[in-house]
Amino acid sequence: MKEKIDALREQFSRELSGAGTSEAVEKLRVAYLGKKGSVTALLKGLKEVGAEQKKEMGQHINQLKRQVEEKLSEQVEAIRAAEEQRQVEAAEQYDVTLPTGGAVGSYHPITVVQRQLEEIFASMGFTIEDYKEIVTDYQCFEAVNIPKDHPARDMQDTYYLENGQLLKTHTSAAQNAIMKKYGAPLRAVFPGRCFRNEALDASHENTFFQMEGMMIDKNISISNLIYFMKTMLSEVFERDINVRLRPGFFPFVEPGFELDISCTLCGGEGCSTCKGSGWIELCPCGMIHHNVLRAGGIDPEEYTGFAFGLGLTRLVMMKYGVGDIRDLNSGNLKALSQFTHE
Ligand code: FA5
Repeated sequence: MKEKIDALREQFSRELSGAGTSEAVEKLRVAYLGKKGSVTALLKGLKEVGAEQKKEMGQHINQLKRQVEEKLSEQVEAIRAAEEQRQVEAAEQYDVTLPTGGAVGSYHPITVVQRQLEEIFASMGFTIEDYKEIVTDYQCFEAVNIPKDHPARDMQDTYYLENGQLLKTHTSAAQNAIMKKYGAPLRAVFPGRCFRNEALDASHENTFFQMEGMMIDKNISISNLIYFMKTMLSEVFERDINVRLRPGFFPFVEPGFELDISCTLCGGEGCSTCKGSGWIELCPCGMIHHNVLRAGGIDPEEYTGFAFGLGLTRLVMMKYGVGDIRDLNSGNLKALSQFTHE
């Protein structure tokens, strides 16, 4: 019987070296260790062996069984490692400079509209400013006339860092720094990402873009504000858009307005995006409050100015007919690429 065991060990070694795939290794496992396998057959044959040899042969067969099991799992592991190596090498050979075979990237619709707005405002003498996303309580609230216990803070809950700084809730957080940087007169627009702890729906995201604008000079009035808003909207939409101006309260402007546009998704009939009203709140605005000018180092007796906070993400929805704001943050290329070809 000992010869049989040794012969089987050799046969197994030969067959194992030829088993290059996990399927082949599995076949071997069944052929040797399965119910009808060769090693199992040897164990069953033990009952024919005389009592004096039984113990010794039993040990030999069990040793063979262990060897077969170990070698099989080593082989499986070696095949897996070789496959991994092959994949790594294939990835390293991937050449990012090769043509993509037709798939061309494009700008995000928000970037496209932001650039379009920047061009429009630059042509009217505005500078384009960049500002931080993490700001202090002073920049976001106090400097724009929203003291610590003011109820207007309830409308703009946000995400706070342990050091007391916060993710800015509106681009108005940059007003103070820009006034201090340029003084008066000034014309500036400053796009930026804003964050709010919001209940999400078709027109509310927790992360969205606004574009703020300020114009400060001698004798600036509400008619200047209305002129710039109208010019901006007709250039962006390239057609006439129904607009309504109604009183709105913001602590940093006096008087303040809500500028709404007729919902372009339903033509003003009412839908889930405009919550049935037919109007979309797009661009609150107003004449900059004396306290805000003063905090920015500008004398309100000498200068006046207007400010607006355009909902850039909402403008993109209206321009491209996007019914749900969440599509714009989804990263779904199929959804996004249909809006832009630039
Ligand atoms: C403000 O944020 C003011 N800072 C705007 C302002 C600036 C007023 C200067 C006066 C002078 P409001 O919270 O309404 O206001 O937001 C402005 C616009 O941002 C809204 O009209 C809307 O278009 C957009 N917006 C606000 N919250 C969200 C949100 N959660 N998701 C998407 N867009 C939003």
